[in-house]
Amino acid sequence: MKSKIEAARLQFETDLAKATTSEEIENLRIAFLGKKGLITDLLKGLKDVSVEEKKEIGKDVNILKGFVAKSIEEKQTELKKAEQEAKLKSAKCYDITAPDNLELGTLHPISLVQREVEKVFVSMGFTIEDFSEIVDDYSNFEALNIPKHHPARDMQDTYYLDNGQLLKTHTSAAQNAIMKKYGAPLRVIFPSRCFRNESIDASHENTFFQMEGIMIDEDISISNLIYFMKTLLSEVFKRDVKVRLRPGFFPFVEPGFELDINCEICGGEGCPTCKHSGWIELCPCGMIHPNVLIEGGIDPEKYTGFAFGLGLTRLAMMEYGIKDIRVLNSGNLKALTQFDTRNI
Ligand code: FA5
Repeated sequence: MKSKIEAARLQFETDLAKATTSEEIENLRIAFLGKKGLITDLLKGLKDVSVEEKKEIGKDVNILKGFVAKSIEEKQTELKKAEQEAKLKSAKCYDITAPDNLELGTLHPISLVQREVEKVFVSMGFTIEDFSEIVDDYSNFEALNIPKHHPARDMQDTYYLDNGQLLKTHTSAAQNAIMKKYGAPLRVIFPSRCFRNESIDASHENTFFQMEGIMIDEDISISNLIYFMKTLLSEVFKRDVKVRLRPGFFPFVEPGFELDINCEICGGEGCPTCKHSGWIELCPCGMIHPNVLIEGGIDPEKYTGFAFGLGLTRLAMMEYGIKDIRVLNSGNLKALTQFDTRNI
């Protein structure tokens, strides 16, 4: 009996050293301490030993039982800690207060394209700025050459607060503050959520994301603008996408352009997403109007610049083949978690 106890201890120690997952440890517990486990068998075997031996052997079996239980508990704690540490190491961000069995999340498709675009522009010397979602009339309109009662305001109705402030209708609302903060020369991108009081359909939301970019320096021309737009699209899509540039009117640029992308949902044949036109308005842009530079404290005689307002939400739709913009604000995890393949 003594040799059986010793053999059981040796086998346990060998198996324990080999176990590397919580599941293997649990199997070990069942194999030794379970109803039909080795130690349970040893305890059952006590009935066959003499009364004199029973006391000593019983004590040995119980010591082994205690040793096995404690070792399993220790190993389980150790493994859990290692698993947690590995999770934390691979995580980009984590909530220290979250329960440790919480499933890791994924990035929203808009965050994914936003990061991609940011990477491209940062590599070209742009910095990233943040700006409030609630702004005043001056930032959203007046500083952008859109005085009160200008018809361009009709295109961008929004939600007004009692104090006269409003939810910004476009990222251009940050242009003036950024120009005043940094002066020229300047290379900045500034992504943000935007709001418009408009009818919702497959490609229009009342809450969506844009990414604005401005570059101001001596001798900046339309060729610089076209170069940066081309680089952006080829880096983000990593495949050939058809684009078209056509004249567009925005009071804060002159000349102004509309940059449209071939609808990636229907391949240009026409569908509800592109309103059957085959094209999606993606990134209006143009040369910054001298009035806007002056309002931002920059001398238009010395400096010129371009600006663009990329529709990030629509870019995410084209990148991931999302037919309906409403999916992106839906909170439908089944739909939204399938695009981020990294473990964050
Ligand atoms: C503007 O907002 C201008 N501020 C862009 C600009 C910046 C022009 C700098 C020139 C220089 P527009 O209203 O067209 O322009 O919106 C820009 C892009 O945002 C659109 O092409 C589209 O991709 C996206 N967008 C606009 N409205 C919506 C909406 N309701 N839902 C989803 N995306 C939208």
